[in-house]
Amino acid sequence: MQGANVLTKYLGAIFDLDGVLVDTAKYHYLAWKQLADRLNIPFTKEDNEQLKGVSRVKSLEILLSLGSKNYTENERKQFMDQKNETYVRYISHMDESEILPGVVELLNQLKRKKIKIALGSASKNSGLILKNTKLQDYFDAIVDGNDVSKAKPDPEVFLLGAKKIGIPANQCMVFEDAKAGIEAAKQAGMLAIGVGTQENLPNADILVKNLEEIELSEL
Ligand code: B16
Ligand code: MG
Repeated sequence: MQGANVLTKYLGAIFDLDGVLVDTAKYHYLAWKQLADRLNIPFTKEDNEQLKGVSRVKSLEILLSLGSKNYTENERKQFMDQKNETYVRYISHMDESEILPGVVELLNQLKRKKIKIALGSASKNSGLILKNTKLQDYFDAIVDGNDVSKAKPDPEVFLLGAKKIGIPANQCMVFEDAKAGIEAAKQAGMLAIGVGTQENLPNADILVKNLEEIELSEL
């Protein structure tokens, strides 16, 4: 496929983290799977697709809905803490080799064109991931699950990102791999660039398989 041309009338670029910059979905899966096995809940890689891009609380809700038992709020909190401990153990071993194709090249191009760069992720672990992959210095602003109260598809995370880099929403482009994230970008009035397949992201304004396909061009 030919590269997707993104006109540089966009002065801000907001990146989702998991599935766009790095592939942490496999670690989320392993950590949720460990919990599911313990609770005797059947949980497959296909089930895990539904968890991409959604918050930790919502992910647990989806996982528990695959079983038949009800749990108290306290138990649910413990489950989330245990899953997160397992997940953090996995991501503490990450390094630059886990950055997805085309990411560093695109970030460098954006920097050269003086386009402001923000992170807009649902994850509360973005700090550790950015540190371990040495991506943190590319970002002018970081907004993640610790900063927002409303999860994607609510546009809060992207609107806050735009505010922090000082660029109006309609001049921001968002790179997202999850359906909820594409909805959030569109609700924020931003250009929604989907990283994935037409089947998974039918509403993206532009669709690429990975960031290698993005070409920035001057107006
Ligand atoms: P945590 P993103 C999302 O990150 C993940 O895609 C999603 O699977 C995860 O449940 C969510 O972060 C919360 O992550 O448990 O680390 O806070 O795609 O928005 O960068
Ligand atoms: Mg994602």
